[in-house]
Amino acid sequence: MSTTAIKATAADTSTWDPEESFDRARIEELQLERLQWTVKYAYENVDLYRRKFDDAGVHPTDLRELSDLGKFPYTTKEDLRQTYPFGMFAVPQERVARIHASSGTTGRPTVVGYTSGDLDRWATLVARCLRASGVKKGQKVHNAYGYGLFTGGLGAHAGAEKLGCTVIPISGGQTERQVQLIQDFEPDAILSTPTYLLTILDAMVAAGIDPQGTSLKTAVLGAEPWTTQMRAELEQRMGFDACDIYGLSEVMGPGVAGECVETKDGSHIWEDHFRPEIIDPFTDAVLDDGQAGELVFTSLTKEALPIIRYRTHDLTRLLPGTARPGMRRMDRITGRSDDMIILRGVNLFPTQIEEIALRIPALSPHFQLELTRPEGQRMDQLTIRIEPREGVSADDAAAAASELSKQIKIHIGSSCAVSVVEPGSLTRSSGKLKRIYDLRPKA
Ligand code: DLL
Repeated sequence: MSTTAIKATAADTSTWDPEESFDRARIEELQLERLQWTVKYAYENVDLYRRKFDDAGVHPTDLRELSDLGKFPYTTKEDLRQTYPFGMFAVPQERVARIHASSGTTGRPTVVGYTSGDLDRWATLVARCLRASGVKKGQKVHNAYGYGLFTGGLGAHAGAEKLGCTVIPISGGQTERQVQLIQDFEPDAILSTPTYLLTILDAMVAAGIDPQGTSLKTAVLGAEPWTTQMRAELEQRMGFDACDIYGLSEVMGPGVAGECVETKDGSHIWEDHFRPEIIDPFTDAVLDDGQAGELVFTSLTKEALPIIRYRTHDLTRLLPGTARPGMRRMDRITGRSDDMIILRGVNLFPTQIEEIALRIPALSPHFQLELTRPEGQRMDQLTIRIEPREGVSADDAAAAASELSKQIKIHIGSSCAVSVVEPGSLTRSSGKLKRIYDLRPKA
């Protein structure tokens, strides 16, 4: 189906949840009421919150208007780690219907829990995201997010079921089999990370299948940063719409925010369930809408794990709502503050490289960033290892590499080496792709 055809049907508000059509004033009224409930509930049921509020000299009764939220302390991943595994749960274990955990790269995993009411609200919000992205009741959905402790697989699964779809719970990996089942089962939508969708597309081409000729009409992609250039790449190759879905396990999982297919202008945050803030990650000050900083969330309806002012480390900015005027949008995530490379004083994110590389026709979206510190030198060096597109001559690939290096210097301000590698030689994604390889000697 063409983008125009989806546009024609997407404005049908008859399927919306009532809150989706609330205006800003009504959303904020609801937020205040739910926020007051949440801080009181967290204070009364979670020792850590009681301690942190007391230490900060704030009490739930101090929350009289939305801006009072700024008086409350932040919550971090470290808080979850220190209370591992269940110390931040606000309900007794018998009321916890499901547990998920994020592995993280270091330290203990962060464990999150859901009551059956939480699971129901979660499914409703994922269903809302899928519907906003153009997925329709009755359609077949190929769910390639990983199942297990990761929230992606089961979270997306429940949302697709809630919407009334037929779910194909394929999970991540076994790419040839995925390609075969897309041919055989003829799904309408695919849910996956953007980089895993690239892997699937490459496998289709390798199997002699034209990605444009499959039954797929919609892709709902998230769990890792991706750029509008990557969207253009995927949409062009697949011939259908790709929308964003955002979330994180500590706040819920996928479905905290989702993109509307008719505008494709960033994900609307479901503000009837989450209150977002943007803060300066260095000074912790709350910033105005439109200013870039770290995204912070407070849950408004969660029972098992209420979360107050959780620091996501995701960098973005808040924008006014469009397709859902009462809810604010988040701009695309530039990256996580912990994935920021500082190269001779210049900050750099993999998404910036993706954006620039994909503007150069001879270069593919397959790249890795390698950070080294050559012997005897005090400066770090960044090498971008990137595959050219199939069929590009060695001369053209070399010219593209120097163009990439030049564009990075112009747009980001840092010098880096670009090494063009054999097509197909870089590790492919099977979920969240690792882009940065830090090979510097450990301090
Ligand atoms: O990745 C939840 C999810 C699953 C979202 C499937 C969307 C689809 P975590 O494993 O806890 O949860 O990782 C959360 O992933 O803080 C962001 O850094 C990143 N992330 C998630 N969605 C997006 C997105 C899931 N759409 C972390 N764009 C978050 C950019 C994203 N980054």
